Amino acid sequence: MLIKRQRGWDQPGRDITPEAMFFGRRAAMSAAATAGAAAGMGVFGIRAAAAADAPPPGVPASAMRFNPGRPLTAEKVAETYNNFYEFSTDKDLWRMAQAFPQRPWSIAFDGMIEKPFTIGIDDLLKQVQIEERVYRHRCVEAWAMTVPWSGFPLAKLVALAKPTSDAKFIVFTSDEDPKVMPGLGGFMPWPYVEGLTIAEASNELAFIGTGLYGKPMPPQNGGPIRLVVPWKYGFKSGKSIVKVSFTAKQPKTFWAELSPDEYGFWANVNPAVPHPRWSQAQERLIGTDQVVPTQIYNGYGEWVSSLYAGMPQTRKLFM
Ligand SMILES: Nc1nc2c(c(=O)[nH]1)N[C@H]1C(S)=C(S)[C@@H](COP(=O)(O)O)O[C@H]1N2
Ligand SMILES: [Mo]
Repeated sequence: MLIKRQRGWDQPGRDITPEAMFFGRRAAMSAAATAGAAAGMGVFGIRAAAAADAPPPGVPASAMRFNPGRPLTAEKVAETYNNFYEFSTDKDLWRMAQAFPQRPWSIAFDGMIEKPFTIGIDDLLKQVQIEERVYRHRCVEAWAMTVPWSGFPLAKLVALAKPTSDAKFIVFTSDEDPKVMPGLGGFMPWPYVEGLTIAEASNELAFIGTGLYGKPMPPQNGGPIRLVVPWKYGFKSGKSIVKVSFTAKQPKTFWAELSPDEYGFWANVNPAVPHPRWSQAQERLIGTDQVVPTQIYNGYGEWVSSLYAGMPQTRKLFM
């Protein structure tokens, strides 16, 4: 069974590095060993599994530590099928987004912090250590991709901001640039604002993305700096952030303002809680025709479910 599993990065003839061999999927490897032994393949079974669980070419083994368990989405697909309503509600807005200036870029920090400040993106990048993480990314529209982000833990950004003890929420505002964004205006409550509790923002999975596939974040994916919150629907991950605020009160967020019965503040992925207009039980992997079951917290429950342990487990947590 394990042998037949398809992995996008399972390239025949690719060297198996010691790093890949020891990257920690012992359970999968021993299961494969058992399967291999049962099928009379001995050591061959172990080799096949090690190759299948190896990181994709160019991606460090450490990026795989949150078990993506799926092949990477093709880079071209992830960078040409986007949601970025400031440009357009069409998925092929990437061409338009090439005109979006990514420098100079600065981010203002305000609200309940020791001292408000503004920092240029390149100065911010000097203060953090960039790492790569392969995460599943699940849109509320029931499509999903799996991509290697680069960036740094959101907890690090919180630490740099120095919120006061009264701050309970962190709020991200996206850029609004009418010169290049034809989708602004109309009835939508611009700018795009999203938020998390500080407890969520401090979870080790919450991430600030500054790159994709080992390159700077393309503008259509939210360059030069965006949020990545893999256990929530994608709309929580604001793109092209220009302001980070700290508040005591839960913020009014873009989608919750627009359609509160469909898109809530929490938006944790849950296959058992349908969107009012469609099921969330399954998701389509973009770039393939594959449809796979959706997992609670997008499969990241082991890291994040404790955040919600004391809360009523109602629909509201998952919409
Ligand atoms: N500013 C802004 N951020 C946004 C959006 C948007 O329209 N504007 N769309 C969201 C939605 S619905 C999703 S699924 C993801 C899509 O990210 P991707 O295009 O990199 O896959 O970005 C989110 N962040
Ligand atoms: Mo989305």
